[in-house]
Amino acid sequence: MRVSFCCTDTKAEPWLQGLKAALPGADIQLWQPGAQAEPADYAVVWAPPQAFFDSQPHLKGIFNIGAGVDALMKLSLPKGVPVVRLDDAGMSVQMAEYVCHAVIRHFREFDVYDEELRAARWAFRKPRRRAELPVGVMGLGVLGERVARSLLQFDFPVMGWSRTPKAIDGVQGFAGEAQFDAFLRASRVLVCLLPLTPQTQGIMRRVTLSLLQPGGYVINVARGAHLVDEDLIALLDEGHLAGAMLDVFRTEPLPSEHPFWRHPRITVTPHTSARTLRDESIVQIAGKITAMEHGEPIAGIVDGSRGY
Ligand code: OXD
Repeated sequence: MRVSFCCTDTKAEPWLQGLKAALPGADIQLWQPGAQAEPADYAVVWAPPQAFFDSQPHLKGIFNIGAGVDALMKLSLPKGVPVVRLDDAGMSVQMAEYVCHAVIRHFREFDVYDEELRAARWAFRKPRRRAELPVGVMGLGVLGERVARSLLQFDFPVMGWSRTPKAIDGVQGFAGEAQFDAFLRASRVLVCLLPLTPQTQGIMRRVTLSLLQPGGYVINVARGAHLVDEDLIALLDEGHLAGAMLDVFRTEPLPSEHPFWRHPRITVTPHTSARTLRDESIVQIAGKITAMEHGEPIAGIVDGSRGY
């Protein structure tokens, strides 16, 4: 059995070593543009070029070393070959840390304390009421569900919005387009954990963000293209929104001239909210390849018609 590895912006050697150790007997190969590719049974990829799939006509499975498959969905993929995304693999706890940090930082006004600290000022902020910070989580997959459950631990009112209804204890559920506006109106903090599809592209724009309760706060940990950048800035400058913490951008790395870098109420992080953990991912991928070789079912297969 042969596995071909083609991951953009990823140090290949440790992955190749890890896959060799986890799949003894398999031929693990690094795909290189322009070089003659030997036909592989499985592909391990991250943002591969179209040329990769053009050179691999016999694949039985495509493993994406991340949660989001939007980069893959733009390519012409071999028909009928399952695309498998990482199924948590240590990402959901990181996502929960990031989002809870952002919500708590905003709620407890730690940004303000940072400034006071720099001025050596000892001053307390008036405690705020948790009930006044309802958090809406868009996207209730593996990551979104973990985030919603984690926020509940801090007693924030939590709302969830998903394409189809999803019941999570303690989370007020909203589903589909029909309930989207009601979901936004009920939220002051908006967390985006949606897959990027033609339907969710630009979902955070003036008309939708304007529905958030005044003093809204936006946390985007999904994809940059979910957000219309100028609309966010306008709503911050007009005072409808209080701030934003953004981990993902339309262009990454975020260009140095982009206004997000310097906006006083935007916190930028470099697409780091939930990193792919190599060891966990290799164990998961190797386990799934072994299961497929034995004809057993596996979890995490992308539904091509939905795009995630
Ligand atoms: C992912 C990501 O999709 O890191 O896993 O963005």
